[in-house]
Amino acid sequence: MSSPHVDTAIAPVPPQSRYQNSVADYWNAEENPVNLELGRIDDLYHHHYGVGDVDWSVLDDADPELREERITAELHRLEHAQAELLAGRLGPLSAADRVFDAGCGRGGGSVVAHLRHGCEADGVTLSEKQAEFANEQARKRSIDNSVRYHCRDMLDTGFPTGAFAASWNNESTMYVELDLLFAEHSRLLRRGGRYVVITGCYNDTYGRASREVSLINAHYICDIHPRSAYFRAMARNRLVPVHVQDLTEATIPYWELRRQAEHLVTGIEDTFLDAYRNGSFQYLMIAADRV
Ligand code: SAH
Ligand code: GPP
Ligand code: MG
Repeated sequence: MSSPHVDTAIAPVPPQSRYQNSVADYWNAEENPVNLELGRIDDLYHHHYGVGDVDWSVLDDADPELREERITAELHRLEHAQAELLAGRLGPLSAADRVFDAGCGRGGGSVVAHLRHGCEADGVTLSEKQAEFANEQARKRSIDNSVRYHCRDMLDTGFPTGAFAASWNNESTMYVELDLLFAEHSRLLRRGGRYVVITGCYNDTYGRASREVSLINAHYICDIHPRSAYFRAMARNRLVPVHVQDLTEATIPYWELRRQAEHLVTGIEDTFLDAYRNGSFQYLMIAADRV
């Protein structure tokens, strides 16, 4: 039986546009070793990048197999550090609190938030495959009572108004119009609730989107927003920034290591490094209060 608190309707909601269909197709088909091999290490599957200093000794291992393993583990450590950085900004939360993971991928972020805070989590993704995969992972961990994933549009979740103490987007805002997205977060969060975003954005001081930013858009089928758009759309939707952090410097070592991981590269690595280094692109975290 369903309790009034828990949304048990897991029937997938079909994508709302042809664009959303193409995004769903991408994530239904996605099986990059850089995501699956990292995730297998501890069954935390992330679809975001890493932050922090690299242990460069991983490149020196004489045994080629061990070298690959150590590089994989090092990249995973940096991605995990990024997830913990975000989870740490969700504020003081308890087991009674419910959090919303918008654009949840294979579910790693909600698991990290649950393990850290004990809270309940609902993740949504356009990909039925990802939602099923993430729910299976939650079952294996026996946390499926607290952590649930749904195939839904994060712009129109159907979740109850004011039911969430915190919500976030980890590298998923570039798929949607920010005004529609923040209107939904604002509706879902209780007053005083916390919203956190980590994203790649283009740098307004550079001008419009650079060649590299456009290449990243084409690679992932997304539409990277300018930094200014985040603050405008937050202000219009009762989300007041409390912490802003430029993570660009912190993510460059991750990309430097990733470009040297022959067994994991996808081909986009040098484009990210060029984009960060020519100043056209930034890796940004914003935490905001719902007022
Ligand atoms: N936040 C996750 C995954 C990021 S990958 C992580 O940190 O691991 C981007 C995700 O955004 C994909 O899962 C994709 O399905 C999701 N997404 C894109 N547009 C969406 C939309 N309109 N509604 C729900 N999810 C969406
Ligand atoms: C991370 O996913 C990338 C995105 C969600 C889209 C673009 C993000 C920006 C910050 C521009 P992933 O982990 O599946 O990517 P990859 O396969 O390259 O590791
Ligand atoms: Mg990845």
